Amino acid sequence: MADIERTYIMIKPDAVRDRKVGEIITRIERTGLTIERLDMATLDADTVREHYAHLADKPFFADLVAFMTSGPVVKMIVSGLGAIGKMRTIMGATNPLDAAPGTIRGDFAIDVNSNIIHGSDGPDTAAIEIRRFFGEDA
Ligand code: IDP
Ligand code: MG
Repeated sequence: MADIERTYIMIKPDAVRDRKVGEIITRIERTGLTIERLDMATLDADTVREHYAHLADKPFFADLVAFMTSGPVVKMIVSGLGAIGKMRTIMGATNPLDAAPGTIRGDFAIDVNSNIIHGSDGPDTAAIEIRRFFGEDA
């Protein structure tokens, strides 16, 4: 039996700009997972640099920071049985070219530079990201 988990989900600026928020939230709710918290914000560069620190040495890092600060994002805490893995499954592969049809990235994106959605990749990063984006008490 999977554990009850919490994961940090973020709809990226491209999807907000292209009015895909409603469809993406519908897909999350359809899984049976619970949206515990939801907010919009425009991220500052320091927060994005910290969030993507594992990619700091990549050639696309500056473009990634510019993209992620280019407009508002939708921040969520999503919880439920196996929430971390379930969200990664419905999101699809990082590169939308490899993401299966029926997944969020597979259906709504074509370019790895703007791949629609973020979801935590494990329990440790989920806890850190929930604190980063919703504060110590979340
Ligand atoms: P994930 O978002 O599926 O967890 P990560 O490897 O953690 O994938 O990468 C974080 C984000 O960095 C990706 O969602 C994407 O926005 C960006 N990214 C990753 N690899 C590339 C790349 O090769 N080119 C451009 N952007 C990338
Ligand atoms: Mg990741």
